[in-house]
Amino acid sequence: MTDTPTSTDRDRTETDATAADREPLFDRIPRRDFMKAGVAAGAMGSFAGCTGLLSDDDHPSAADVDASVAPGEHDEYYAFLSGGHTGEIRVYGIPSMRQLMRIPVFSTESARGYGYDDRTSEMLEEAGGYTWGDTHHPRLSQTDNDYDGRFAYVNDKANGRMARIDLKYFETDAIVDVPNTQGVHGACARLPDTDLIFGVGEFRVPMPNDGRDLDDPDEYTSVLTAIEPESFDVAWQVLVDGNMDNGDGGKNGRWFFATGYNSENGVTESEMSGSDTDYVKAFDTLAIEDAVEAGEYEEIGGVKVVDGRQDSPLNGGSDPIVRYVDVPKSPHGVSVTPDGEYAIASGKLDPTCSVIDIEMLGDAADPNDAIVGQPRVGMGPLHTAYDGRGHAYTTLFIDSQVVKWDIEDAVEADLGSEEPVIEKIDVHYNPGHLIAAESYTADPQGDWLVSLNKLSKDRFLPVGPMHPENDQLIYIGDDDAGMKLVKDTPSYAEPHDASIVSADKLDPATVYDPEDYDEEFVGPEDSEIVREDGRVHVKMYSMRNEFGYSDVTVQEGDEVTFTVTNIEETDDILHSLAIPEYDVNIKLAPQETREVTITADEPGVYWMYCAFFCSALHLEMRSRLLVEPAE
Ligand code: RUQ
Ligand code: CUA
Repeated sequence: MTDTPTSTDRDRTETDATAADREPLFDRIPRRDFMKAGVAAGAMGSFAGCTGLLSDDDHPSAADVDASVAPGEHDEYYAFLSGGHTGEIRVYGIPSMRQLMRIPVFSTESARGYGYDDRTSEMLEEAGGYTWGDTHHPRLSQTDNDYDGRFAYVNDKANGRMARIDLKYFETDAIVDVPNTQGVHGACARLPDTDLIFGVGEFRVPMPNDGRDLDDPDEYTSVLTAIEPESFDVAWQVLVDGNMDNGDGGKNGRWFFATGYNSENGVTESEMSGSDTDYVKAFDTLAIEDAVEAGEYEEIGGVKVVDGRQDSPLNGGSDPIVRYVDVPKSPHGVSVTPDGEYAIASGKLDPTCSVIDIEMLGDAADPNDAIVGQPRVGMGPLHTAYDGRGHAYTTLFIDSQVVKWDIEDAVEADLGSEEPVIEKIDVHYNPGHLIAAESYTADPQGDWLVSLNKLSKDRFLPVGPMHPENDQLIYIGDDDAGMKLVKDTPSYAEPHDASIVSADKLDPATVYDPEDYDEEFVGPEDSEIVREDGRVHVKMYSMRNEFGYSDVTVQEGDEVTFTVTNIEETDDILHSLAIPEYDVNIKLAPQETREVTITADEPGVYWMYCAFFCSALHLEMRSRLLVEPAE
């Protein structure tokens, strides 16, 4: 390894900084700003006074921007927000910030009957049987680096899972319980065409985690997992040193980037935050696939696991499968610029963002040479989004601000310079993620940005000690006028990230196509009750205002499966089948069929009813389940 600067297409001038400048960076940043662990812990829990270049008064008022969506009119964008430890995805309209729908993913949800019918409860059971999840990073499928409207993907940080949501029906249709990992955090796809889905393993554990190396943290590892988008099976995993955190894919089918903290491999907070730098890990996914192809893996937990740790032979030569880039300090978010040129990592415990030149990374002998910019943006930088006009927007958790800065200026400026900063706007308060419209594509829209703020403090009517969070809509479409705060939106805990897509790129169905599911469609002429050896199969339809059978008689102890179709063809006429005391509620949208199986273990009369207010005779839409006592 040498420190010899490498050449790239870009004409590098003397002001361009390379890894040789890295040491002085830390000197240029006043020590009081360079977060030490103890200070960081305290400061992260409060919100400091805001010291933006512009005060709130300098920003044009919200009245200058039209974010209104009149009654009956549609929004221009869908936003898919994660729901954190509610385990769901939420769909908002932008710019109205109206919540349009919730999509349960890892937790059951009774209004949709998610986790109550046989299909979804089996899916959740096969995915580990956990009752909750922690969604953070919803990403949408792309073709040629643009949203194709097919799928969304999201992680479960809690139980190490990944899920796929079918955007035809806005429903979770696949979940994989990822082996060999706890806590899948970052989630994204290999672009341009979403041919692999990545889940970034956060917590380090022994490999395999079967009771070995319990108290030997040096032996713990975390893994990056690649998932096939169609089968949703795990394709391969890569072991790495240190924790990982967030991730993003390059635009050209080769690179994947993950931030990380705890390069120290510690287990306590002070052990984890002692070092002044941690890594951005750059995975050469093509080299990894070559290694898998060549059999250079170990099979662990049924998965092909490639060793990407620093001392791995696969990292020894001139084409390492994982490049470890030194970035200050516990970097959190990483995102690739729309043009695919840079991966930008936010320092979290350091006031800078690091701009990594992706092409240079492939050529440089020392991956640190690929850090071509390191603007000093403010305190607690977490995540960065883009407007497609060369600007980056970074949340400053500690400063409670969003900072706008110029990417090429950051490459031109000295490392640690504040010069690339264009403006800052106060947000309320302590922003985590932020997202701009289509920021994850090659062609962001550059008009709306949403800052997902962790605390709302005094912004809303008090509702008890648990406050709502505050998602703030900011207009970024006018570079001369500057950023404008337009709207506060209270949100339930806890959105971590979002993807915003132009509404015309999605084409959701308004009724079901029976071809799209396996359950048998039951029309009036298909209704029947089949009894065989203590099993009863009830096939019935539902429509305004009746079920196919006004009563169903079974014996105590029978296993009863209901296959129920909503035969309505009219948009928006929903029914359900709710059975009191049997914990059943299945939602039935038009042309939808669902199945639910119960054991009729309590004799008695049970009113089966429709739980959606479907017509004036909705309350009368019911049927009886008569469970006869056993002899
Ligand atoms: S991480 S903002 Cu998944 Cu930043 Cu929460
Ligand atoms: Cu059907 Cu109410």
